[in-house]
Amino acid sequence: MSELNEKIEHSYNESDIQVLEGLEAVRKRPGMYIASTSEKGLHHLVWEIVDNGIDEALAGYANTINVSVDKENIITVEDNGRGMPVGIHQKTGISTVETIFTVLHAGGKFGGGAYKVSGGLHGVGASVVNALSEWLEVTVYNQGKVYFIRFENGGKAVAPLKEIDTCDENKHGSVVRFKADPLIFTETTKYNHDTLKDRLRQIAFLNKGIKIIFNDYRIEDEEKISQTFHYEGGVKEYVQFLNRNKTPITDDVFYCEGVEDGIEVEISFQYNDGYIPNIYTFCNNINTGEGGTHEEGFRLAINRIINKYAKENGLLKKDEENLSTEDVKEGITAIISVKHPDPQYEGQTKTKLGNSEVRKIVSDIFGESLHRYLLENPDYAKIIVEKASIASKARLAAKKARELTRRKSALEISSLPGKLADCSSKDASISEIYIVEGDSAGGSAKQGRDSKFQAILPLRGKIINVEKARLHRIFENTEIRSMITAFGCGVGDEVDVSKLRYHKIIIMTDADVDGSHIRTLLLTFLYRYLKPVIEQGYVYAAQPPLYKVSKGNSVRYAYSDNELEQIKSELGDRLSIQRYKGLGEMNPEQLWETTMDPDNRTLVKVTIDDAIEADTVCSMLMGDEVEPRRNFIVENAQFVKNLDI
Ligand code: TSJ
Repeated sequence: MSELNEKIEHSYNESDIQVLEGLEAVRKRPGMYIASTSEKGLHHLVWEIVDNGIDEALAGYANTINVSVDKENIITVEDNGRGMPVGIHQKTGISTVETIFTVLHAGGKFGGGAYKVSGGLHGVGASVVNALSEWLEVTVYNQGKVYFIRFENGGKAVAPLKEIDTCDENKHGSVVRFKADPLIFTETTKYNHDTLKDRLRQIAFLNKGIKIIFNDYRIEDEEKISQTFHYEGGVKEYVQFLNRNKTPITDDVFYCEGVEDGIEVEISFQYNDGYIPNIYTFCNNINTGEGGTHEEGFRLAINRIINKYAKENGLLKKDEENLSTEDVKEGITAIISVKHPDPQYEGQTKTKLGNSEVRKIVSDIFGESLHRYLLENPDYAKIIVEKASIASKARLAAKKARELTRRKSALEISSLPGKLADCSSKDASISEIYIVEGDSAGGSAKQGRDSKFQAILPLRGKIINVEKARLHRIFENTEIRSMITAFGCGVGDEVDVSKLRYHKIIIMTDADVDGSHIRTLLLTFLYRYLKPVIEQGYVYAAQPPLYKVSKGNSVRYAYSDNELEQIKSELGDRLSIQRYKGLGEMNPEQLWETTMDPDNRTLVKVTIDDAIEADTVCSMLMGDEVEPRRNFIVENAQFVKNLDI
């Protein structure tokens, strides 16, 4: 989650951009070259460098990428490729290595390979990483020689590339080592272990055969320092991984690959016994969260081929209505990965693939392969078609139930849920709704709030598990109905964000396992049925304090154990420390002061990645597999208040 203290970051407007040259420009306006100088931008540096190693591997010259982070948060990336070219570069008159790291956008121009993942959506070149590092070192191994160059002081070479040693004739590759500049990354220069691990694992899934070794030397337990991600099955293993806590309905996983006009396509899927489709699409290893032409091609083909097969084999009668795309997607886990030499991205967050030729190419390659798969595996075909038929029947029932909720919400104000304490403002841009766990905390929040712009919706008990319930059952749940009605923007395919009644939806739960469980369920629900609301940044998590520290008449609040230690050392002894076990222990004034007052509170914006993570945890906690659930509970046991997962 990205920290947000009531500040919204503004992105640069193209016309504002002064065209500056050289690396000083990058240091002056880092936001133009990387997403931000927050934690996200910091990680961006790693991905920029890693992508170059991946390119070398995709070109067929490397098979292993080693990524390390050490105790000082220095990053080392090493590949076993050809080694960056060490000769003098024609245009610049300096070594190619130095050129790569000092000339803006030079990175992509040296490739002879087909497509480069660097230079895609995020690709800004190794020179940007250099510009934003306190120092950066490059070592190249090639033909028995070792070359070295170091940059400092905003990316300036300390000395030209130099041959410093000899090595085994058989050793070759590139090593880049850098320390992010704390003058640029003022928020943090500490890398997040899980962010690095998750993305490196994803890259390994998306590029079969490439071995990615991740070492985090900040970890004390020596056995946990190193992890290797290496999947010969690629996206097929990715699907198995995503379904690991679900119950697949076939034991096989579909996989196909093909190339047409230089565009590579890889698709894998497997159905599980749930109802929600989990389809992840990628172009050049970048998650295209808004979908695009590759996803459209997939949808076209799966609909066409499953209906064709069903009719030809008597599983669907000739006069029966076709299965809809929604029906055939129910419970599917799928990965669609394309590699394109010239991708065009569209959409609000530039994560929608726009190249129109991709639609037909995906549809052709996938369609043909799926048809053959169904013919060759009639048992699986039957299971898949039957699931879609049941979905089709349930769809009609769901439609009725949806019409019911919609008619109610059409009545607007009179139908707002009784438990909702609405705010008086009708201006969504300043209105907030707190979703509060439990009645007692709900009561405090209602008394403590500023009713001009803060609405409170208390939730009783645990909301229904959206994973296991079919669509129409979800809409029967009162807690869910209350939220949908209060938000006012519809649900599912019918979401209209412009109708959202509050521009901050703030989840306020206890800082314990039950609280995090409820937050997980809420995020899962929002992710699956109100995704645009998360994507457009309207969802937040409140940060209630963990401790109240009193000394005489003065009171301080600590939001983390670190902060508690800091306050203790500031205030000295004779302190009384109260640990809040739940929001309910705070009186209305305290709740306002610590958690709800816009001048004091900290809100954490929920990102789509948080929601995907919640979704995975939710599947694990709710799925049929007992083992992962038990492990999760055991690992988190010290926090558990009451165990009813
Ligand atoms: F290791 C790494 F991942 F950190 C990293 C590797 C970082 C960077 C910025 C670049 C590389 C990298 C570059 N690995 N391998 C290469 N290969 C080339 O630059 C290269 C070598 C030879 C030839 C050739 O045509 O002979 C072409 C290229 C692109």
